[in-house]
Amino acid sequence: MQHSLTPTLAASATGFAILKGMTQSTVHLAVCPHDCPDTCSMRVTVEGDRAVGLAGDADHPFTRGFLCHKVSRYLERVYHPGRLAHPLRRIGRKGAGEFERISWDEALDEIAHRFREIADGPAGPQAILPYSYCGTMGKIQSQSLDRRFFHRLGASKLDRTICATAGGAGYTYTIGARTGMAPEAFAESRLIINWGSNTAVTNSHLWVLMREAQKRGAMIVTIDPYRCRTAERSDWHIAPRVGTDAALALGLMHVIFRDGLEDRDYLERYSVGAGALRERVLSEYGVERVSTITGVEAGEIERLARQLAGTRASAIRINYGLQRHRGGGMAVRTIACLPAVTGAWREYAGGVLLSTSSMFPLNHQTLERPDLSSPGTRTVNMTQLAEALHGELPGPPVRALYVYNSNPAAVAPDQKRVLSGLARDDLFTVVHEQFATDTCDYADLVIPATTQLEHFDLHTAYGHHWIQVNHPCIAPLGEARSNTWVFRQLAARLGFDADVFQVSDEQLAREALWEGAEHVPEPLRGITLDRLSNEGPLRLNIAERYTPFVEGRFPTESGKCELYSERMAAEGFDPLPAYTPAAESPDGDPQLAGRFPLQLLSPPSPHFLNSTFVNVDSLRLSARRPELEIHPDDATPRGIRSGDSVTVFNERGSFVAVAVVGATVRPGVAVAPGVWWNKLAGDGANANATTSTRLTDMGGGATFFDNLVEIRRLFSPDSAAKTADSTQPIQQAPES
Ligand SMILES: Nc1nc2c(c(=O)[nH]1)N[C@H]1C(S)=C(S)[C@@H](COP(=O)(O)OP(=O)(O)OC[C@H]3O[C@@H](n4cnc5c(=O)[nH]c(N)nc54)[C@H](O)[C@@H]3O)O[C@H]1N2
Ligand SMILES: Nc1nc2c(c(=O)[nH]1)N[C@H]1C(S)=C(S)[C@@H](COP(=O)(O)OP(=O)(O)OC[C@H]3O[C@@H](n4cnc5c(=O)[nH]c(N)nc54)[C@H](O)[C@@H]3O)O[C@H]1N2
Ligand SMILES: [Mo]
Repeated sequence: MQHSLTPTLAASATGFAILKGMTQSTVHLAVCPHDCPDTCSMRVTVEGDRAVGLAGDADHPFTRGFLCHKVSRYLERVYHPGRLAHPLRRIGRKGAGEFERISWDEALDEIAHRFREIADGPAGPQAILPYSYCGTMGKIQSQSLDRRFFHRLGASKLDRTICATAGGAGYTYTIGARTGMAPEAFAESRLIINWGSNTAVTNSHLWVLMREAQKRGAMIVTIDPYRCRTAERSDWHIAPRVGTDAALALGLMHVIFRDGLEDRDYLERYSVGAGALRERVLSEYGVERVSTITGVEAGEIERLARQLAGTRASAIRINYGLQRHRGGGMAVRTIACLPAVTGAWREYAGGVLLSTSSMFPLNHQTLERPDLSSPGTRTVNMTQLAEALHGELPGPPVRALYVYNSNPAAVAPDQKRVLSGLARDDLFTVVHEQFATDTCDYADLVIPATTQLEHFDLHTAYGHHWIQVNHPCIAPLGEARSNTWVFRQLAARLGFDADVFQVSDEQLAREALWEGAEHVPEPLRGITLDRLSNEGPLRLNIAERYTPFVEGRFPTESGKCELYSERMAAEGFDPLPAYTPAAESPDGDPQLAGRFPLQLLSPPSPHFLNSTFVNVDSLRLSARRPELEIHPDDATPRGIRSGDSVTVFNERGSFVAVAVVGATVRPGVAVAPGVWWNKLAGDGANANATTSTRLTDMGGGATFFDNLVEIRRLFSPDSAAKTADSTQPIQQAPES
């Protein structure tokens, strides 16, 4: 099946339609679907019915023709021998991963029948829980017919909190929306702070711009308890204690106000509460106290504060790693106050950036139809899947779980309890997947999903201002089908209104873009599906040099930057920025820290995208094996050397990793890069065996990095395999 070439390519189609022997080769534009701020434009070369080449699209002004290490291997994923090709029904026990092939009709009939039975039974439709996150970021395959379907069914709603809601909520209290300085502007900044952001790995196209600024003399600072790749390549690495960033930001403000370095004029005109903030930081966040809390030397705090206040074009990149702690929302809110205090918002290349996601005003009401859900339908927080599956949340027990675009058996916290919940015999679980993930092993029915090259989608971005359409360029492999295809089939079987459900993906995209609507939001005016299909990626209608808050006009209620927030006061929060320690930390819970003294961070490995790509052999070989980085001060007393197998544990569970001892982490901190598939890790568990379902202060977010553990040596390899470079698999300790 041949789909439209985009005119950028079609205009010079002769240049791209190359005759190789007898097979015609065509080049198609596509969009990287993965959960990453960069949303890259890609070119796929197709010969006959097969994609034979994939590369970055040099014409995309932001992603500029290069792809990350992982996605440049995307064809290995598409044509992976492990791709699920047919619907499957479980024949073994849950967790064993034993299945038999069935037809799509059998699978769809069974799902429709079970959903109907549960919905009509005593528990009602809220006993059905959809579970999805961002396996694809495409709007059509991730938040269109799926939402309509579960709303119409009356299923429980899912609050998608596993990644970004704490920071989103905190940022919004201060700034008003998830918008901020233009990513392109970082190239012109003079001082750049990566604050809890491993930009070189997780946002590589922004990193390139930071490097350009650095070449022009800018200084790059990274604030991270871990010497991640970004910290390694920065001019200055500040390593605070885990979860103490709000205190650090308040300490910087202390110095700035104390020394009269604030931009008084900006604060007076465009902020609310500068006086109250000033009073708080001067009285409560003196440099010595902040140094004690954060473990950052007083001199470093003074120096950074002076640099920040003395550099107008100073840019702060906050990413989501920072906010995976109990106080994560408040920490992001607090950091987001800084550019108003210094006046950096006056500059094109100054300010703060968390996300560009609220800059794309798609017609979500029409796309998702929340009105189809009955008022009062309960919402389940996805971070609390363990509680949901064990009947510990208000409302009916979960009797059916429909998983798509997510791998909760690997990515959700409190893994042991997630898995025991998934193992319940009275739970009916459907998993729609591209691969036999850990979650599939617990499914009653597994149905095969298409990849981005096989389905249609519409993409906004959370790290730039471009919108793009993805047309399929190859036919679905095997019997794989897209998410929307499945929901159309199920809706038809359940007798749902054809007008709402039997609409094409293209029509859904037109609705999302407000085509035919009377009023189209300004940023999207003139952006239509036809133009996207014909012209390739289009930029939102915003100023060329986007400077959102030069003259205030914050999208908050007051229209100003809210250093003091009435809304927070009304919602029961401290209305001013403040610091609270991580729940699982020496300050937050000294008793727990006595038993489990190490703060474990489990950020994504550069070789994976969350748990996606772990099964691509070349990438897994690059990541080698689950590792645990610890400081010599923590390793030595435990008799642990690099290369030893260690068990990492707390009261929730344990996992096995190979120790890498070095000064890449602060003493008292351990880092386990992930997110491994359990079944491809040493002992069938990854770091989420130890993480908790505790929620953040705001936004109901996950607290993956607020996690105390202890470590014990299991096994030292013999001298031949002792080097840190050893690629041998992890060895289980003999039972003692
Ligand atoms: N290669 C790759 N890219 C990705 C992803 C991936 O899995 N792989 N995932 C994507 C997704 S879903 C997301 S949400 C983003 C995440 O993007 P980032 O937020 O950049 O990613 P993380 O590595 O989770 O966290 C960044 C850093 O925060 C640090 N950190 C942890 N706790 C603290 C703290 O208390 N204070 C401070 N200052 N720093 C702290 C961690 O050590 C880590 O180095 O990346 C996206 N991009
Ligand atoms: N310990 C720890 N845990 C973490 C994190 C961490 O840093 N540390 N990071 C957290 C973060 S930031 C996030 S965002 C979450 C991510 O959690 P998830 O969104 O669950 O991300 P993935 O692990 O990438 O799994 C996505 C799955 O969707 C499937 N998929 C892809 N495209 C499609 C499609 O079109 N249709 C269907 N049906 N399936 C598809 C993929 O094959 C993949 O298995 O994990 C969180 N968990
Ligand atoms: Mo995420």
